[in-house]
Amino acid sequence: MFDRVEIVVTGGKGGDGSVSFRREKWVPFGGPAGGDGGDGGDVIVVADSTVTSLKAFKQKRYCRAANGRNGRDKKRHGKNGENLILTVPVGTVVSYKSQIGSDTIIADLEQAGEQVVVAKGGKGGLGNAHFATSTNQAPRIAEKGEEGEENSIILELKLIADVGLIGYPNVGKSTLLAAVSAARPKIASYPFTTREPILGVVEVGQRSFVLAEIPGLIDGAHLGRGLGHDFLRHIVRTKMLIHLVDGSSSSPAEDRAKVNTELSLFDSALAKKPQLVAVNKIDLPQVRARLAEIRDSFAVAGTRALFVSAATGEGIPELMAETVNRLQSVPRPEAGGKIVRKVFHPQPRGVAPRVHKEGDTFVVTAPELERIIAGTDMVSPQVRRELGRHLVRLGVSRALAKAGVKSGDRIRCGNFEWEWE
Ligand SMILES: Nc1nc2c(ncn2[C@@H]2O[C@H](COP(=O)(O)OP(=O)(O)OP(=O)(O)O)[C@@H](O)[C@H]2O)c(=O)[nH]1
Ligand SMILES: [Mg+2]
Repeated sequence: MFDRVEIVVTGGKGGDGSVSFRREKWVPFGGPAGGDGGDGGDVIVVADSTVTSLKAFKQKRYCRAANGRNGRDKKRHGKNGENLILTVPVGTVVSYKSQIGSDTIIADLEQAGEQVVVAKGGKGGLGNAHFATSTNQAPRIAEKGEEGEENSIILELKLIADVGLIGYPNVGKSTLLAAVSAARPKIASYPFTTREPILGVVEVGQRSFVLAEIPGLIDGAHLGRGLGHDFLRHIVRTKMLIHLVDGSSSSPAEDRAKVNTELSLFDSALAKKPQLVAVNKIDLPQVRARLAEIRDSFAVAGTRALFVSAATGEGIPELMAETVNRLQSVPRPEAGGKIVRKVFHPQPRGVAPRVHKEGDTFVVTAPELERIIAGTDMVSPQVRRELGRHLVRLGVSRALAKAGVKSGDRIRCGNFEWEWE
C-alpha cells in the first residue's frame, strides 16, 4: 500500500572565496579585497496538497540544488545558490537510506507545508579579506567552497484512507470491504477478527477512493479498551465515515450512538466528520421484518439510514455511489498545529583534524584545511608561511606532533604535499 521512490539529493556547492587586492588610484598598497563565495542551495522536501503522487520522481532520480557563486573583487560576496524544492504529496514519509543496516525515518510530512531539509548546501569559502591579521596585511589565502551534502533518500507515500469504515465488532465491516475492493480481510463470526486497519481501493465508475476498515471499536475505546484506541487517530485524517451497524442487534440506532460517543470522547472533531449510516445484514429474515422500525428509530435521531447486505450485495452499489457523491464535497481536513521545518544532518560536520600514515607520508584529513589548500595557489613562499599559521589555528600541527612527525617528513593534505619544517 505504499508508493515508493529512491532518489539521490545533493546540496549545491559553496562558491570559492576570492584572492584579490584593492587597486585604487590614490592607495598605493591596497588591502585584501577578495569577497566570500555564496552558500550552495539546500534540497528541501515540502508536502503540498496539490501534489497527488510521487510519479514526478520516476524520471528524476538525481536532484541537485544550485551552487553558490564565487566571491569577487572589491569584497563582493558571491550570490547564494537557490534552494531546490521538491514537492511531494501530504502523507509522504522521508527516510535516509543506509548502505548498511536499516533506513532511518527523518520526517513524516503529515500536513501541507511541512518540510524537511534532506541535503544541506556547502558553505561558501571565505575570501582573502578575512585572512588579514596585524602581521599579515596581504594574505594570499582564500577558502574553496564546501561541497554540498549528498544523501540517498526514500520517499514513501502512505496511503491515507479517504473513508473510514467504523462500527462495533462483528457487524460485517470486513465482509463489506471484501465486497467492494480487492482487499481480503479475514471474516469470522466472532468479534476482533480484524486486528489492524485494512485498506482497499474502491472503484465507482471513473472515480475511486480508499476505504479503511477501522477495527476494534467498543464502549470505552477512548480509554484504551478493545483495539480501537490505537486506530482512532487513523480516522482523524479521513474525509468521511461509513458507520456500519448490525441490523440483527437489539437496537441498531443505540449502537451507533454509543460508537459516536466514543469518537467524540477521543476527539470532538471526529464526531463532526460526515457520516453515512448503513444497516447491514438485511438478508436475514428477522432483520427484514424490522426494516420500518429500524428506519424510524434512526429518523428520530435525525439520521437517514441506508440498508445493505454485505453478504448478498444488496444496497451496496447505492451505498458506494452515495459515498462518492459525498466525498466530492468534503475537503481533506488539515490537522491543526504549527508547521514544522525539520533539518536532517546524517553526517557530523566540523570534525577535528585526523592524521594517518600511508607509507612514510603523513596524510592529514581536515576539511577546512583542504578547502584552504584547494582555494589557494600554494607555490609562493609567502603563501607557505601563511599556511603554517593555519596549521596551528586548525589544530593540524598538534595532531601531526601527536602522530610523531619529525622535520623532513612528507605531509599530504588534499592534493598538496610538502615537507615538514
Ligand atoms: N447474514 C449476513 N451475515 C453477515 C453479513 N455481513 C457479515 N456477516 C457475518 O457477520 C460476521 C462478522 O463479519 P465480519 O465481516 O468479520 O465483521 P467485522 O465487523 O469485520 O468484525 P471484526 O473484524 O471481528 O470486528 C461473519 O460471520 C459474517 O459472515 C450480511 O450482510 N449478512
Ligand atoms: Mg473485520
